[in-house]
Amino acid sequence: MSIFRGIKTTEARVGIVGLYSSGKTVLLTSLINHLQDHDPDRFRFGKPGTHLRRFTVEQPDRDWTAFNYTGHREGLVHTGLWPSKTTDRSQYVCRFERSDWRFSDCLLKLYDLPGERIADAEMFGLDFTGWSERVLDRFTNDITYRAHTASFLDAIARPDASEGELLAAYRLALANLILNFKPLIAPSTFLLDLKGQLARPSAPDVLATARHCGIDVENQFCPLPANLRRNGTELFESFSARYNRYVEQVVVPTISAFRSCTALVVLIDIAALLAGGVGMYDDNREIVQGLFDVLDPGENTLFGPVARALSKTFLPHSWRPGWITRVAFVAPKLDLVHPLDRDRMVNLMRRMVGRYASDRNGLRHEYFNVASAVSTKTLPHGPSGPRVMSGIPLRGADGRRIHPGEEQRFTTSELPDDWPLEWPLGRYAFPEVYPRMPARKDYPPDQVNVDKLATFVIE
Ligand SMILES: Nc1nc2c(ncn2[C@@H]2O[C@H](COP(=O)(O)OP(=O)(O)OP(=O)(O)O)[C@@H](O)[C@H]2O)c(=O)[nH]1
Ligand SMILES: [Mg+2]
Repeated sequence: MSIFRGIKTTEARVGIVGLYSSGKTVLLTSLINHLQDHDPDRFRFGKPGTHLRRFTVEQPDRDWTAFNYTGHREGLVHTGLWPSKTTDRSQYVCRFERSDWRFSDCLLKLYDLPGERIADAEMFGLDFTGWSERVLDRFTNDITYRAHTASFLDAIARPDASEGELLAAYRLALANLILNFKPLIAPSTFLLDLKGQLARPSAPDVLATARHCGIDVENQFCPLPANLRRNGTELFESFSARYNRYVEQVVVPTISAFRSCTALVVLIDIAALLAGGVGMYDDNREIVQGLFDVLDPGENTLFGPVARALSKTFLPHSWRPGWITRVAFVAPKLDLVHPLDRDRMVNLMRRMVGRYASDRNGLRHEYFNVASAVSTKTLPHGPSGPRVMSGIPLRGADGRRIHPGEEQRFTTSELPDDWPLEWPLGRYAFPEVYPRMPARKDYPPDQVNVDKLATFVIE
């Protein structure tokens, strides 16, 4: 190792995953802002007193588009709006020196993706038959799924159903699932196609005709039961080929990059899961479990712990296997939850997903509750109860978006100590607010625990 700073570079690759709207893009925007304009008093990064210097932005890797940091930051300030929904995967690359690393600078690569895509992750490494079985197993054995996909299950039970009928029935099933707050929608292009077009809220039959399930309209597929998966039949062969193309084009590029990250940030939007009902919780848990199977954090079979340690030193740089050694479970939007309940966010997250990480050898994991851009204030006990907050409401009483107006008071739900056995949609409510963002470009937003999270994942 050289004693001259900058000669050695330590690369940290951090992938952010989480359902749509869980706060990935806002988290990255806030993190980049704080690294770029680092103030050790407002962002306690690394060992106490650490400061950053010589921050530079670099080009993303080949095949990746650049994360639009400047656009998101400017948008937050000048239009006062949260970043728009992510429609494509992107990467942000930067380099900086940190005073607690004496012999090395840091090359940091951050990865963002549209939340919809993580429902496709389970396709990685599965062929069409394996994927069909996985999906049909869920549709037939889970009561909620069975109810929402009944007409599709009927269609695949008919030996003479045409390709068009099967696809139409599958799309109707996906539409029903979306409208019942089930986020496990695959292929995810049904929700967000490769041109970035989003499914707009409408009746199930309208959605089913407006959308497609595949790379494009010509290349749609749906899961098939064993009796329809006969080699040589046109239905099976064409669905298999379309599925393979989908996996190659949509799933593999993203998942392989995330697999070779050094750290993974898994966002679990506790408030949204409570507000969305038990079905959303179940799906989010299944998605995290599926992601762990596919991303394979911790020690994997290819390189055991000893081989991994040796390969770090002895293999040429480009040969060193990448793998996830750290997972941060993050409950975002802490500022939407009253301070009385903020520790409960962490407990709920631990109970929901902790076992996936603790089951894996050689994986460090920690839990954080964070606010990327604090946008509410806490007020003293009011007549309506202790959980009074204020902020600029994002939605009206009917749930529709409204223009930003005056700051208003509102109350938030109390968080339970543990997940209830069942809870309906809407039992819990955590009103969304417009962002509060300093206009000064070099003054990053107020954050909570984004610094602790960064210290853990950038190692
Ligand atoms: N109050 C508050 N709201 C937040 C915060 N972070 C995110 N949000 C809210 O969550 C919404 C979604 O955040 P995004 O970062 O766009 O979510 P995402 O995970 O990137 O979503 P996709 O791009 O759809 O996958 C925002 O529009 C805000 O309403 C935060 O720190 N505080
Ligand atoms: Mg996003």
